[in-house]
Amino acid sequence: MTESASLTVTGMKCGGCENNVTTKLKSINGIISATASSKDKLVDVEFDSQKTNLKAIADAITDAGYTVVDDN
Ligand SMILES: [Cu+2]
Repeated sequence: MTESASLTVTGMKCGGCENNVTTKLKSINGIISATASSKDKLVDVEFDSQKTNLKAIADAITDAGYTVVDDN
């Protein structure tokens, strides 16, 4: 089933950072779409919750060198 989420992510400074994040996320099996905005400090994802989860998504963003702010 498709879920969507919006994560607050700090550390993105430019379009290159946005690309780093979205490229990393799109390499995860189950990610349907990923968009990142350095200006808004937001990463929006749609994913198949049978294949991946928010923890894996947050870990991938962290691995790419950015910080996921836990604001839930
Ligand atoms: Cu950058």
